Amino acid sequence: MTSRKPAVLVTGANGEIGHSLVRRLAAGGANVVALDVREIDAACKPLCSATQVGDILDFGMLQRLGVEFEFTSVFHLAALLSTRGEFQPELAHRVNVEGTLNLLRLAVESASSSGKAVTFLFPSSIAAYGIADPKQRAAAGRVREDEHLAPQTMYGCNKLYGEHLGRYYTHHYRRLAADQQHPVDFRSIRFPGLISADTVPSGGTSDYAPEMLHAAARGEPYACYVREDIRLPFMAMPDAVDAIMALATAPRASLSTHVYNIGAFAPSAGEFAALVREFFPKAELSFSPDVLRQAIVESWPADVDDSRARRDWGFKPAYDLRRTFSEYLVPGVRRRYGIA
Ligand code: AKB
Repeated sequence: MTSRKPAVLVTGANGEIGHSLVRRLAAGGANVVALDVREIDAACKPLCSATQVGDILDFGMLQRLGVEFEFTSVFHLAALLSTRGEFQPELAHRVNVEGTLNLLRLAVESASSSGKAVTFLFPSSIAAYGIADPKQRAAAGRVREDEHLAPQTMYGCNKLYGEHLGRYYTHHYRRLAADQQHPVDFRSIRFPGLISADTVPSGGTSDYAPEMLHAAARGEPYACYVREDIRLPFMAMPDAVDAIMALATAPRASLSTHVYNIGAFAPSAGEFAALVREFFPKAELSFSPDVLRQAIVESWPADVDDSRARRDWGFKPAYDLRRTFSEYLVPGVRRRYGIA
């Protein structure tokens, strides 16, 4: 047995999900170890038992954390997103695949020394899907987890492979001597585009929705890089964090798979812009599609079938599109930008 302090590791702690998740984990009493390539945000630092600035490709650094802490769960959020990945595909592969493998190795080492499986939460993405053309996209409807898995971006390929690595470590990697369990209990959500009142994402392709909103709140013009009629599934950040916590704590026996779709609403970019204008009547929004980014969103499904998540672990988003604006985004961005 070990005398190390039990803790939960969050990689990519400064990112969109990390911000909210660190708060939620700390509020629930977890000893959070926050890791990011940049200095951990001042607001998050006091909530953490430890913070570490470092690169997930540095396995020595991860091992040193593993010597200090007994990781019971890993929330591996660090990733290089879809648009950025198309400009630096080899770097995306290193960060998204080798980085994930390093975290899985760390989980195995933690499990081997504690004798208990480590729960590994992996945010996958609708980018894992790849739909060949607009005709197929229209016919596909709400896509299920096992359909259209031919991603067209490096990030999507990386996420899909990350899911397979997790399945391998959960079901096929050598068992812990202690009780014949496998060392990693991998659970993954294919997130839709996420919209947060507190953070503006960077490097993604679904970023147009949060960018429109934040630009309008700051009183800046915004030219949307996808066509007005393109539709994608989205979700408010509080529902995304609730979902990741619900999946993390669901009894293993209730899970019929290692990867789940979730969704909440699927507006077109034009419908989203109309709501931004309703709440910020002076918003200057226009559409100026970019060929690469338009092609990426066209390869993702217009909506997802999340019935497995609803059945297995009770997923049910609290925020529809209007409530997301009226009760979460608009009050949140007004606070953030000091708007009366
Ligand atoms: C991206 O646009 O790359 C991400 C995602 C959908 O995973 N937001």
